[in-house]
Amino acid sequence: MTRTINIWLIVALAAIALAGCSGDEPQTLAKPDPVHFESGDECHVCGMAITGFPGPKGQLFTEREQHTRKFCSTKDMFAWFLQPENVNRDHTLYVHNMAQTHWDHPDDTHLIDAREAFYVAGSNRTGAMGPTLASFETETEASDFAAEYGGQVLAFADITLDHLNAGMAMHGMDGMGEHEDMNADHSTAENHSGHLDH
Ligand code: CU1
Ligand code: ZN
Repeated sequence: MTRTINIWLIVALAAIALAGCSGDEPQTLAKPDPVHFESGDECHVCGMAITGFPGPKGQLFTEREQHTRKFCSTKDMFAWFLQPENVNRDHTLYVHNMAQTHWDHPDDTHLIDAREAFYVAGSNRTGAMGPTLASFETETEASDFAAEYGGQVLAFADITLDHLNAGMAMHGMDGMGEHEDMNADHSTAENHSGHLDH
């Protein structure tokens, strides 16, 4: 007897719970918060350790599964995101706001929504993969950076694969080696572009 009542109680509660669920808004997952870059994290594109290199980094949460992808540089984040199978997805992306943090050691408390950010392509500051996209929260911050370091200010939606190598020619001429061993520099650059092609 009590057993029957219990079963009906459970059925009733389940029905209420289901009604509550379907009453909610459509099945949009809450936007995930940014996470820290850890010392063991490797770039999803090139496999480099992420935290040992200068310049803004990127992280991305996939649309449905919210898998985390981390990138050594904004350049590699865009190299992945701009692929045809990714570019129209509603992935959540974060980048460092370089107006608020040190270029050589970006601090994860200054990660901002990458889709709302402004970028400078082709400046003379380099990231983990050489030329990179400097990322900022406001257009003014990006313009100030471009005035100092050169390059072109772009909104997220304006960035194409062509922008990812902007500044390469400039670096080839004067940015690459500060009287260092040019052979060592050269092989490093080759390794990186080799990884990207895979
Ligand atoms: Cu790399
Ligand atoms: Zn990378």
